[in-house]
Amino acid sequence: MDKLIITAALVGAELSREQAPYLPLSPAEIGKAAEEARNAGASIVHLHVRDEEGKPTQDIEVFRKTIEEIKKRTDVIVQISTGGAVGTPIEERMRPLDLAPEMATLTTGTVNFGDEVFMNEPQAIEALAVRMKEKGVKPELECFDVGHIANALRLAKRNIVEEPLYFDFVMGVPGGIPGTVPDLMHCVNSLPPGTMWQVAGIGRAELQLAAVAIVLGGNVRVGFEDNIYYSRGVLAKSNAQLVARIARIAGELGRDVATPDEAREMLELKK
Ligand code: KMH
Ligand code: ZN
Repeated sequence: MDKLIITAALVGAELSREQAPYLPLSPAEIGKAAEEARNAGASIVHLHVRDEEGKPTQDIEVFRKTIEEIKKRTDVIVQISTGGAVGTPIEERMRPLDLAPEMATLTTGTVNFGDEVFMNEPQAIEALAVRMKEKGVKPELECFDVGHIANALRLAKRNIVEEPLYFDFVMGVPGGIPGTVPDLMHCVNSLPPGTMWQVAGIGRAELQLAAVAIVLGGNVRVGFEDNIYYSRGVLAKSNAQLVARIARIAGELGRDVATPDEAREMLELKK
């Protein structure tokens, strides 16, 4: 079985320090969290950034500074968010792609997101995908709902996104794919055989779906963006703590964890 790629979703766009007291917010805090997550077994960090007030932003300068803080500490792959926060205009979401990061997220459809709507119009999805291709940025195909899988495969058929494809099933957002094992199996069975995929279970779904993914040969995303608890009612103290548990479970199950360079090779990243 391929080595396990662990992605750490360090910050997200929806959480505040009131809800998550250990949430890294400043570029330096995020840099340190990335280093710790890498040392615990992560090979990719999924990156949202915050302004000086701690609000989510797609400001390219904040991304630049945060990426510098990550790179001076560790060799982890940086995957920027082009999703931003719910309601962020598409032009703003696109901006940090000018930094030509190794990876970025590409959500391939619209979904109800709790009480809100995470809008991804076909034209916007395509514009993001085209920009990523121009810049040599590897998209992670974010599927919050099952229809998003077919949308992504259509983009691949048109060669707007290139092989090898890397899917992320975000499961457990109210309005999207429920965070259950049969739902995960449906997603996996919707892919052409051999396609790489990862699961990001939200909240309680995080750990159980991660364990299933490890056994099935998929990959795993964990971190505060998706889940702030270590166990029922007990907050995780760091992203690294959540990553370390996944690496431990993988070890027990006989699945080796990929280093960033090994993940670069598996994903055929451009640089
Ligand atoms: N914050 C969510 C609305 C992504 O990073 O690309 C969207 C999100 C997806 O987090
Ligand atoms: Zn995100």
